[in-house]
Amino acid sequence: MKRLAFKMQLKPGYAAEYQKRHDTIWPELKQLLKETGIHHYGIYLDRETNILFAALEIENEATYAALPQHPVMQKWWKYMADIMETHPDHSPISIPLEEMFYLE
Ligand code: RM4
Repeated sequence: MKRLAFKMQLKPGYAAEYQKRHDTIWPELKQLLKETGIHHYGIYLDRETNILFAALEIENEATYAALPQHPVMQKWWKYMADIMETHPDHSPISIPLEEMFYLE
């Protein structure tokens, strides 16, 4: 299993809405993320900066790399684009983070 972490940017004032959308995440997206081989996926908000910190584990780098092409993923990104900083294709701007420490 490979561990990954990255940060995304929430637009100011949308913490409650971001939380609500993830509390009611689409079942088809949840299933897609699981089928992609993603485990222990957590997203944390820094309320001072509105930075979203995400950490996850992946089973398979190839299926993970193909995720952005999936129609359900693209539909979700379009749905989320009004409250996150995104690229023109609606995918969230996502900056990889380096692991500095991990305790098994
Ligand atoms: C986030 C963002 C990520 C997605 C999660 C489930 O807001 O869209 O790309 O993996 O939702």
